[in-house]
Amino acid sequence: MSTTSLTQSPAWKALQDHHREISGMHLRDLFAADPRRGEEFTAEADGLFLDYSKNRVTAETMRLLFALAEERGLRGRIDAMFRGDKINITEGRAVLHVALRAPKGASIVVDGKDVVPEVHEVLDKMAAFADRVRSGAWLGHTGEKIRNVINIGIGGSDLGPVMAYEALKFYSDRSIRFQFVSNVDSDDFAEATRGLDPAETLFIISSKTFTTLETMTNAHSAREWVLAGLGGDEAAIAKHFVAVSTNAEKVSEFGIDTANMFGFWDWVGGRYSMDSAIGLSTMVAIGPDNFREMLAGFHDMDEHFRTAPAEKNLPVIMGLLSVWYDDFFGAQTVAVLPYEQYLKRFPAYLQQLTMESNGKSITLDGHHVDYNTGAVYWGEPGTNGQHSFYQLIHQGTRLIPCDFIGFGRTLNPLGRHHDILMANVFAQAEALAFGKTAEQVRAEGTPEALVPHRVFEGNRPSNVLLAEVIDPRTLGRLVALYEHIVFTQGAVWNINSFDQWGVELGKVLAQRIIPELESKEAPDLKHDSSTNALITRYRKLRVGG
Ligand code: G6Q
Repeated sequence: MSTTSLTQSPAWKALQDHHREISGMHLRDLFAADPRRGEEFTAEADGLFLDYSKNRVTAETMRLLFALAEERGLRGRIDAMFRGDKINITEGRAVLHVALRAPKGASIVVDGKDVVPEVHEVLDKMAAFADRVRSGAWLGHTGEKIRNVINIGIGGSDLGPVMAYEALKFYSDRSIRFQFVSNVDSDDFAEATRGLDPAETLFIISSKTFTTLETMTNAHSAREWVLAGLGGDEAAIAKHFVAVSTNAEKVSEFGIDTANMFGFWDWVGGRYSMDSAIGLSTMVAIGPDNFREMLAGFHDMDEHFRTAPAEKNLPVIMGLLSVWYDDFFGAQTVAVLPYEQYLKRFPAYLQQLTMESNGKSITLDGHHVDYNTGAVYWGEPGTNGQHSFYQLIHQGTRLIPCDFIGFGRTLNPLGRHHDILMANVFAQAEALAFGKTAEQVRAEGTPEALVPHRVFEGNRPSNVLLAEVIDPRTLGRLVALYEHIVFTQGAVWNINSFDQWGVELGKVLAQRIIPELESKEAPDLKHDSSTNALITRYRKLRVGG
């Protein structure tokens, strides 16, 4: 790793100079200058094809970005992660989500212990359980088959499972209904359980710590709901609750038989845990074989990231391109636009993965950064976004790099739908890059006063990712791709992508405020004047409600 600060490093300075030279260039000119650009600026791995030609880069830009990665020691950092070094330095932990998908027989040693056999033990236990629920061998307290599975968890213990369930719904067992309760807002729990029969409902309480306020509040309400529905017999708990956690003591305190607890390890970060036991609901939904296919997909991308040279490495290329826009063009966001309805929760999943990981302003050595870090990731599935926010991407004042994700095949062929869908991917990327000049607008007979309004400046960058079809393996590859994009960005920015201290303060303050809302007597409020007044007003509204 280089010890020079990022903005003082030779590679950074070279990129700054280079940016001055090329920032005025238009993608139209870059394409005109090189007729093979659309073929050259591409990379392919594990069935994912990346066209990055519509980015504001030249071959020289890419060379300088790769030099930056090298100078920042990206390769060494990748090796350190795969080796199990404690690269999450603020929590003193290894970062080994890659071990969750390591094949049997591989070996990754943490604190002198090979963790891969344990990973497979848990996977086997999950598989046996998932098979029992799916086959109807696992029965509820009154002998009913399980028809509803409700995952209770939040953040990393929710977003991955929901996203994966939605993404792979086509492959799921349709005789079981899956729900995900995360919010402490009782509306969430009430709507998820509305009309369900507790006798045929199984709760998976997913919480690494088993202390998270939202999850434990929902878990206790679920416990009461089950007991109320099943005559209050405590023995029902063992049949209607299982846990995914690292905290056996708390799990057993709750009344869940630890034989029905699925473990994982402190080297799995919450937002990197959908392929650990946190994915239990996914496995029940799609079955163990499909789950293993998904893990194999993750592993494919891990191996690609670990071994491919930077120029061919999809996560490295995409990670560096985002650094290019964040730090040299001042872009603040990245839009992720999957043209696949099954990926409708993918942008929400990526919000956590990217922003909780790289929303940091302190370097690994404790200094405040003097450059931009983590962009805001957001998006919606296409084509819906085209009829709402794309206006701003095409004609607004901000530069918003886009990742389009499309597939060669649909799982639900229906007339012309898929060709129409994919035509829109290509059209949007084309329109963003090349736009429409005033001359072209005039040539269409547009009245002069309207010409400026109808001009598309173009020169708006995008990546296009293409794969054959959404299936478990592809999903694994896609998620791992973004995990490693985040890693690449974090390595360049020299930040810890694996802690999340920024979520702590609000949690602590909420704990202090809860009794102030609940107390019968008017509390002696010692916050700022705004918080005091809001609490007082809420207490009045609450009484009136
Ligand atoms: C993710 C975060 C966070 C975490 C939740 C749930 O990286 O650590 O989103 O997943 O706070 O935590 P528990 O699983 O411990 O309930």
